[in-house]
Amino acid sequence: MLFSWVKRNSEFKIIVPVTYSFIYPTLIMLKLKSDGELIDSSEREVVGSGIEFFTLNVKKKFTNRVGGTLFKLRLHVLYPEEGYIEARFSYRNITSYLREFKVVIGILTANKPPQNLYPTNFILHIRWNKEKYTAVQIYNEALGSKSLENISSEDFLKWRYSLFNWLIFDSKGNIVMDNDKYKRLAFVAEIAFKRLCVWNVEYIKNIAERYQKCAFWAEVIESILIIQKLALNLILAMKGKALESCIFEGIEKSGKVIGLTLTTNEVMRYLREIDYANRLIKAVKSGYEVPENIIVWMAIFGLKDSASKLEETNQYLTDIKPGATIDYDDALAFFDKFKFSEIMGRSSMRLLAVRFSDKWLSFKQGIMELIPLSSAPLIYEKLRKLLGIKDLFDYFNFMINEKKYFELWEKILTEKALELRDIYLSSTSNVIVVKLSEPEGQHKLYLHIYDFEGRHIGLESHTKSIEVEIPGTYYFDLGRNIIVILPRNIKIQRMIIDADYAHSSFESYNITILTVKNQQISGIKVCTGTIKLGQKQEFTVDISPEGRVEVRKRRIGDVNYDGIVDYRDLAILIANYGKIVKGPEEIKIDINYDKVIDYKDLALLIANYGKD
Ligand SMILES: [Ca+2]
Ligand SMILES: [Ca+2]
Repeated sequence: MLFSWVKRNSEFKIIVPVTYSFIYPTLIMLKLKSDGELIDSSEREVVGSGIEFFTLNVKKKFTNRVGGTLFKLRLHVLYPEEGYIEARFSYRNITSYLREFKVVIGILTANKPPQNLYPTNFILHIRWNKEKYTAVQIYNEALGSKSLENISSEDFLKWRYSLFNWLIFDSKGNIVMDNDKYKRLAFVAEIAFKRLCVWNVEYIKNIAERYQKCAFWAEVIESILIIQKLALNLILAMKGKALESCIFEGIEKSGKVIGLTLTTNEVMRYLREIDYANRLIKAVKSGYEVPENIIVWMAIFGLKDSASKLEETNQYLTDIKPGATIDYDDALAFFDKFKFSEIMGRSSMRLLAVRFSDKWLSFKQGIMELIPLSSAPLIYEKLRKLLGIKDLFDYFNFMINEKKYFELWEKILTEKALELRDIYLSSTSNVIVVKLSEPEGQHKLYLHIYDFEGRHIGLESHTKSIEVEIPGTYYFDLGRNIIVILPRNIKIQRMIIDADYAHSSFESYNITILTVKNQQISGIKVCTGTIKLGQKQEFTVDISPEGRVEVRKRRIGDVNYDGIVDYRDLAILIANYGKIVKGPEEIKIDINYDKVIDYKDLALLIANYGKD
C-alpha cells in the first residue's frame, strides 16, 4: 500500500490492479522505475477476463532523498499470437508507460508529540485574498496502517484523512481559527498535494489521450470489436473500480458511494447541471439518424469535452513542489475542471460500455423516446418519467455517484482537518512557544534550542535536516516563521539564532517566547534584533513557575554566565578541556555545541575575550 507521503528511509509497497480480457494465455508484466533504475517488477500469465492485483516493493534505498521523487510504472503485455513479442499495433499498444507519479519523501519534525500528531517537513504556502497562509502536512502516527479489505469508500476516506491532514497557519504563524476558512484552505492544500503526486501533468495528459482515443475509435465504423473489448475492460474496471485511486490510495474507489440513496430529484438536478438535454439535442442534430449512433455520439461528445477540459486543467498548478506558493483560486479552478472532466469522461465511457452490453435493449428503449424531443424542458419532463427504467436509472446513478464521490471526499477531508486542528490545539494547552520571525522576502535564519540535558532542536548542520531531540516537542518551519513548541516543564539552557544560511550581510528578526497555561497565555516576551551573515547569537531563557519569561543575550565565551568573557571563563574551559559533554555543567562550556570541549571552543572564547 502506498501513500503519497513516505517517511525517509522507509520501505513501501504499491498495489496495482490490472484488468484484462484475453482469449489466449497472455503475459502481463509491470515494471517500476525511478531515475532510470529498476525498483521492482512483477509478471503473471493470465487468460479470460478478470482483475489481477500486483504488488511492487520499494526498498529503503529509494527513499533516502527528501523531497518529491518521481516513480514510473510501466505495463508490458506480451501476446502469445506474436510469440510473446511486445505488441506494436497502435490499438494494442498498451506496452507503454502506465503511470508516472510522485511520492513525497519527508521527515517528521516532532519528538513523541502529544496525541501522536507529527508535523512533516512538507509545507505549501497559499495566497488567498491578498493574505498568505501556510499549510503543514500532519501525520497522525497513532492511526498507523490498517487492513483495507472490504472497507467502504466512506470509511476509507475517514481513516485516510485522520491519518494525514493539514494544519493551517496565517502569515503571523498563528493557527487559523475561522472554521470555514480553515476548511477551505485545507481543501486547497490537499488539491495541490494531489496535483503534485497523483493528478500530475503526465497523468492528466494520459487520461485526456485515453478519452480522445476512445472517442476516435467510437467514430470509426469498424470499431465495434474494439469498443466491445474496451467496453468489457471498462465494465471490469468499474467492478474492480478505478485504477488510479487504487494505485495511490491502496484501495479501490468504490463505483458506488455507500450509504447514499439517490432520489429521482437528485438525478434530475444533476442532469440539469451538466446540461444533459442540450447535449442530447446536439447529438441528434449531428445528423445520425440511427438511434444507436446517436447514443454513441453522446458518448463521443462527452469524451471530447472531457479531453479538452483536461487540457485546460493541465494549465493550472504546473509548478507544485514542497514549499511552493499556490494561488487559492487557481487551485479551485483546477479542481472544478478536473472534477467535471472525470465525471463526464467516465460516464461517457460507461455509455459506450452499455452500448455493447445486455442492458442495451432496455436502455435503448428509454433513450429512443427522448430522441425525437427537441427542447430541453420536454426532454427533462420525459426523463423524469423514464427514470423508472432500471437500466437507465442505473446509468445516471453511476454519473451522480462519480460526482458524489468528489463531494464526499471534500466533506470528509475538511471535517477531518478541523478535527485534527482541534486535537492539536488541545495538545498545546500547557506549553512554551518559541517563534522566530523574519520580514517577508528575507531568508533564512534558523532557531536552535538546547535543554539542560544537551538535547537539541533545530537544523542539524551535517545532515541539513531537522533534529528534534526533546520529547513532547513540535518543530514547524513555515518559511518566514519557525515555531518550536515545548512541554511546559522543559528548562531551556540556551536559544540560538543562526545566520549561517542568511542571504544578506545583515538580517533582522523577531523572537517571541510565550508560555501557555491551561490554554491561557501566562507570560510573553518579544525581542527584536539584527544579525550578521554567518554569525550566531545566543540567549538564555528563564521561565518562572508562574510562566514569566526572561530573555538575556549571552556573550559567546561567557561560560560562567557573569556577563563578561575573562580569565574566569578561560580557567573553567581549561579545567574541562578534552571532556565529552554529558551534563548541564559541561553544556555551558561547549561554546560551539559540538558535544566536546576542545580547541574550537578555546578559539571562540579567545576571540571574544574581554568583551561584555
Ligand atoms: Ca564570564
Ligand atoms: Ca565544542
